[in-house]
Amino acid sequence: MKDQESRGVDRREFLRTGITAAAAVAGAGTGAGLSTSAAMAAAARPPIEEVAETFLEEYVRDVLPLMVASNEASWTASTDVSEAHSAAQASAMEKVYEKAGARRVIEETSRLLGQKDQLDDLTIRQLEKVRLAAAEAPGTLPDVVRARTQAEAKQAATQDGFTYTLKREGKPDEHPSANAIDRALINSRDLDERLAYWQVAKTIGEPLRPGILRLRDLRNQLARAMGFDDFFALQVADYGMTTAEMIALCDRLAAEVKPLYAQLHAWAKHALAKRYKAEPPAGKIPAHWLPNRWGQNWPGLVEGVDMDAPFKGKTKEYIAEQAERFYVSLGFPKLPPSFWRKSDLYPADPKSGRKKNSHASAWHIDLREDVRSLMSIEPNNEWFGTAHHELGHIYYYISYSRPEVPYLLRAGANRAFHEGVGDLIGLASGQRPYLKSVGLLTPEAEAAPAVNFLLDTALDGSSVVFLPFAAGTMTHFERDFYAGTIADAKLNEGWWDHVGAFQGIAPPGDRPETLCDPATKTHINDDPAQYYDYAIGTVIKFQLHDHIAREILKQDPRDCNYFGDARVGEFLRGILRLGATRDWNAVLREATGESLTARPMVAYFEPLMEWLKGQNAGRPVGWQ
Ligand code: X8Z
Ligand code: ZN
Repeated sequence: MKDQESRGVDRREFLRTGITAAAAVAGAGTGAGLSTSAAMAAAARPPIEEVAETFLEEYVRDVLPLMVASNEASWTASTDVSEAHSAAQASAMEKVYEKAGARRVIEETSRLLGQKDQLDDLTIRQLEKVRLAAAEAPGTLPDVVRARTQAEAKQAATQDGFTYTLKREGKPDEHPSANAIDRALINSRDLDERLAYWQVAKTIGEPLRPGILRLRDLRNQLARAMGFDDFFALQVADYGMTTAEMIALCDRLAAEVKPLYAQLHAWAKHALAKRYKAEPPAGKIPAHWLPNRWGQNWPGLVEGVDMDAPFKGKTKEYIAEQAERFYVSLGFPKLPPSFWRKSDLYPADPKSGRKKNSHASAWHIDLREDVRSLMSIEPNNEWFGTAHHELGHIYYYISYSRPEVPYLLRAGANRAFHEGVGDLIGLASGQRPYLKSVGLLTPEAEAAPAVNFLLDTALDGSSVVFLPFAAGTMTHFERDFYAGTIADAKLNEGWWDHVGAFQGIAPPGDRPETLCDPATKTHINDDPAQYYDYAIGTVIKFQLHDHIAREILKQDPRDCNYFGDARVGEFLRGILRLGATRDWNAVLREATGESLTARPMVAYFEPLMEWLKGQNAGRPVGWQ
């Protein structure tokens, strides 16, 4: 097998799409059974099914090699920013789009999907993926596709090549990395210094502003030509949902955690006021008070629970290796040597002059064995969580890369599942029994009351504080942005309206419209109209965790240990290995017994809610 992989892509693998693969699996093991069932499947197949299968085979044969080349070019452009790499990335992407969005592909997909009643479910699923990929780059508008591809590569280069410059009176200019800005916002107790770092974090929005406006128009133009209301509607369609349904879902999730968020907001405001020796603000929290550039999570607020402390003596390599050990302990394989060889896991040496994307990501280069991650790991709690998150993507890739899953369905049950898996292991890796067992629990943290730990979990990572940002601010801003209901001259105003309403956070002073605060969030530029993935992923994470702790481990969900438990691994692999071959609602219901709901998430924090109400007694809660 290994030999074959290193020689490149095996054509026979391409050809295993749709029912062809299913039939091969059904008959596997018995030589005679294989040919009989394959023959029976062939005989029973309506002619249109055969046409569809041939179409899909040819599509994969044509598109996959171009996609692999394009992924390689994007990887190079993201890990070593230069004009030449950016141009190569755009040119490789154009080649994919030329094939994937070809007029014939659009016409044939729509013709075949018009006869769904005669098609196999797996075939329909693959055709839907082909249809959505074509809608991203319709060959009917080649000039617009080209313009968009180039604008995207340019925006990525502007973002990834940006240098922050911190100017402070009486000090020489500094050029902090994104990691350094994050550290300052977590650790500094000096409000002037905090403001300086917060403001410098927002300077990247200005050069990104023209590009994001142009990208919005190009993305919309293509999506509308393909019959979608706008680009946001096209991205949501991957869930089989409309924009209105997605917004209603996100609003429901945000509403379910709102009472708890309001209590956390009131508590944090007073805790921070004490920390900065300032008066608690009457309503919203000033953005530069919070320990994150967007207020999307609030780490380090709980006194006595210093989650960074255990990592002080550790190396950056330890972070990645310990995350791998967690997955391996559940029965997942060790990461392939190529992962360690080809990934780019640590900060670039500033002396090297090399610039790389500063945001973590996981890559499935060839939809087979070539999996990589791009990170800038430092030994601290934030990167500990992020490393578990990224390896969740990697183990998802590995689990569904098997012959039974057609290439076109080597994706998550939906994109939110992909985000939720690593976060789930991140949640598990933050449980005290596990931390204690691997020596990552300081005596102070061990002695701290359980509610302090719960509080830290609610504030940090993808959790309670995160939902108003993900389901609220980001999702609503992008919906409005692509629908055109926010004027070009009012992007900051529109952004801060949402931040204020959903998160109860206010900017420290005027935000001129020459800046562009939404574009400081990487996903707005390079993962557009998809942030609800993280909101839904967060909710799924708590659903899965609740099931694993109660039904599999028979342990308290707030005090449990997955490490070394093969049953947990088996349960997870049962979901991961399906890829996108099944409807995500069904996968979730079968795995947990429930449809999508924040119920287990709210239940997880029930004791915290009671505690917060006590702490906040007599204080105004909310910010309106
Ligand atoms: O972007 C990410 C991952 C990569 S898929 C690190 N996350 C979101 C963010 O950083 O804004 C994980 C949580 C939310
Ligand atoms: Zn992710």
